[in-house]
Amino acid sequence: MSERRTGYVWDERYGWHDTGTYAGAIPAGGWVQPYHHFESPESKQRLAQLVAASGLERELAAIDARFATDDEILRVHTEEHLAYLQSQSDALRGGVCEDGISPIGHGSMEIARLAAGGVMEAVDAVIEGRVENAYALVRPPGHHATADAGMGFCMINNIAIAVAHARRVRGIERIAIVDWDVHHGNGTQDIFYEDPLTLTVSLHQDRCYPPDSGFLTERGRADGAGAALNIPLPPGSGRAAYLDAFERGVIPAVSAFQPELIIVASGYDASILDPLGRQMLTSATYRTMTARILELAEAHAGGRVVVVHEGGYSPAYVPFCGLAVLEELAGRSTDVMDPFAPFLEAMAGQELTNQQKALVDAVVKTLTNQPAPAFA
Ligand code: 9RB
Ligand code: ZN
Repeated sequence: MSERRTGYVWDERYGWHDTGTYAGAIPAGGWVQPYHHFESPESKQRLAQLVAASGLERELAAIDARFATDDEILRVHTEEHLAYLQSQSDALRGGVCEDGISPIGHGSMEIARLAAGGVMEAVDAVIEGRVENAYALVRPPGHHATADAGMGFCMINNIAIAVAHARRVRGIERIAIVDWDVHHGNGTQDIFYEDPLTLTVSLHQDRCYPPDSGFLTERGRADGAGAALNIPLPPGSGRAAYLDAFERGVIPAVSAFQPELIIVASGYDASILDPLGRQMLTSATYRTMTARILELAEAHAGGRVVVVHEGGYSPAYVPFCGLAVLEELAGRSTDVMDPFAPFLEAMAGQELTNQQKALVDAVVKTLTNQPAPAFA
């Protein structure tokens, strides 16, 4: 394992985006006792604390976040959306995104700006060569936010804003986004749907969220035809399904695209302990997927990789999955062994099933420009 210089973005204020007293995604009231929102600070704060406690943080290059400006946000989002978010965030008791279920705390817009700004800083550090790759541990997440609406716990699209920045300010043209959050990266796909220079690849659990996007047939439109790819894996998919999807789907698609930069939308909600997904990944598979991305980046993108944190709602397990990704990026190991691994890896369900293989077969067909087959 060769050691690499890896940038790391984390700001305490990411934990201060207040998602209030919901029960998961249901507002408290009636029979619903006030509890936490799914998208609470714990999983991300606990990853940051493990990065510090393990000693890995000392080996990383700290990158300071900054606030994204209106102009930077408006490269991607509409004036109406930005004004709406800002007014909800300025209200004393906060508000909610356009989908009616994604909370905005008082002052959350500033933290959303800090998240997008953190990703832009990570991209800048990689492009300038100050670091070889970077991990942006940011919050709130971004991949569901479209140009004109926040949804799925996302206010603004951190990665899309960073792509627009890399292009406008840094002159980077071809950018591939690989999204392994368990949910479809619909916002990012939508923003770049007609853009031939931004490849969006999303591996997700079929119709987990949103329920009406992420299908095999969505391959981009107009000039962007072919520059979107979806791999909607069935519930219950584990290591073998994800690695088959990588070998036969993600890797050929990204290789053919020849990106100058790879951005990973890294959610940990495909882990076997996640309450919002029904997939079976362990930290070992996140590590392996990161290694594959690094190989791809070495071959095509001068090693330039920025990993951006998205979802992941197991406060107990996200830290071990995230640390595995960070260790792999940095080419370093720590004394931390995933303490869940022996228990989780003894479970059945990691092998490739016929249904999972058939889905990847269908993806491969779309890559060779055959019309997407109907897939039930
Ligand atoms: C509920 C609804 C959601 C929305 C988003 C997520 C995951 C986001 C994520 C999960 C559940 C709606 C409970 C709509 O992690 N992205 O990466 N729930 N959505 N209506 N209701 C009643
Ligand atoms: Zn997710």
